[in-house]
Amino acid sequence: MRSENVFALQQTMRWYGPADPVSLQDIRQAGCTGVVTALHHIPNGQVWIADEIMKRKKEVEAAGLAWDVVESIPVHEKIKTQSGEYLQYIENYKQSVRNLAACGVSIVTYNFMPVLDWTRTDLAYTVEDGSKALRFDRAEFIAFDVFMLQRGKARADYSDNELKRAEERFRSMSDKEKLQLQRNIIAGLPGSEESFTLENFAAALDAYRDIDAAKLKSNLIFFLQQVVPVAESCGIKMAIHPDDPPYPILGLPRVVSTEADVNDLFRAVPSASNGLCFCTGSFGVRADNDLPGMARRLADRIHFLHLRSTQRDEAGNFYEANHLEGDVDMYAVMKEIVTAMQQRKLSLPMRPDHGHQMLDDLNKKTNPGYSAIGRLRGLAELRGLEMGIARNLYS
Ligand code: CS2
Ligand code: MN
Repeated sequence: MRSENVFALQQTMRWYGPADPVSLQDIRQAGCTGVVTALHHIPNGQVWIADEIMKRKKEVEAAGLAWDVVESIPVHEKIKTQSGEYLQYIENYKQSVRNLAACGVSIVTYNFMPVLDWTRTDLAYTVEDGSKALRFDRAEFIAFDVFMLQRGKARADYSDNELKRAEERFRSMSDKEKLQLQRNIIAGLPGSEESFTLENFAAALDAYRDIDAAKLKSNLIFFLQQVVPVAESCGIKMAIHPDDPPYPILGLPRVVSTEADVNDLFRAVPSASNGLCFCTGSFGVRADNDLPGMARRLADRIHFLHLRSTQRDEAGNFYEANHLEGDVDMYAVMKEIVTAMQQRKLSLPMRPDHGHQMLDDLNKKTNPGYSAIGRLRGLAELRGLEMGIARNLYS
C-alpha cells in the first residue's frame, strides 16, 4: 500500500540554462519534477531583475518542470573580505532575494568559500568500471601550491613527507599535465563564478592576507544579519552550501566545514530562513563529520539536499564514488531525511549533485560532474532507496 500522507523528496537536477548540453526534457525524463538553476549570465554582484527571473521560470515551466531552488546567487568577494563597495553588494543581494520571492522562487543556495568554489585536481579519473569521476589528489594539489603557484607560506602547511611526495609527483609530470592541473584547480568548475590565470590568482589570494577564520566567520555572520531578515520577511529560505573540500586550502580560511561551524551560524542568526544545503559529498570528505547525526540534529534548518558520496584514503585523496557506495552511509542518511520530512510535514528538494561520466556521455562534451546519465543513475538509486525506507517505516 502506498500511503498518501508520506512526505517524499522533490527530485531535481541542476540545469545550467539554455547552453547546458543536458536539456530540460532530459531532466524530465530522468524523473525530476524540477530544476535547480541560476542566472549565470548576470555578472556576480548585480541585481537579478524580475524580468530575467520570470523569463527563466517560464522556460522551465514550459518543459513541465518547476523552479523552486536557486543555486547559487554568488556572494561577491568584496562581501567576503568586507572591502570596497561591499555594503552596496549586500543591498544588491537583498534585492535579488526580494525579486526571486516575488517571482515565486523559494530557496536560495549560496556558499562562502573564499576565491575558489569546489576544488578538484582531476576531472576525468577513470574508475574500475571505465566511467569517469572527479578526484582530489593531495600530492598534485600540494605540487600546484608549492611548485607552480609558489605561494610564500605554502610549505608550512604540509608535512615533510607530503612535500616529498608532491615534489616527486611534480617532477614526473609533463608540461601538458602541469597546465591541465592548473586549469582544473583555478580555471573554475561548473557553477563557480570566478576563473583565474596564475597571475591574477595570486592577487585574489592576497586579498585574504589579513583574514583568518575568525574574521571570515564574522564577515559571514554580518552578511547573514543583513540578508536573513529580508529573506524571512519575503518567505525565502537561505541555504548555505558547505566548503568543498571541507578544510582550509591554499592558505585561505574556510568556515562552513563542520557541524560546529554550522551551529555557530545558526546561533548567531536564529531564524528558520538561515538554513543549510546539506551536501553529503562535501561534508563527507571529513571522517569526523557524522553525517546521519548531522542530518538528524540540523534537520530543522536543512532546506535543500545534495546527495552523493566520496571515497577517501589515508593520504588525503578522495574521488566521487557511486551514490550508494563510498564513505557516506547513504542508507542511514536517507533514513534520517525521510523521518525528518514526516516530522516537519514537508517535502525537501534534493538533487543527486554530481555523477560519473558514463555510457554515451563518454563520447560527448559534458560539464564535469554534470553529465546526464551518471546523475540519472545516482538519482534512480537514491529514489529507490528512499521509497524502500519510506514504505518500510510508514505503510
Ligand atoms: C558544487 C558547487 O559541490 C557542489 O555542489 O557543484 O558548485 C556548489 O553547488 C556551490 O558551491 C554552491 O554554492
Ligand atoms: Mn554540493
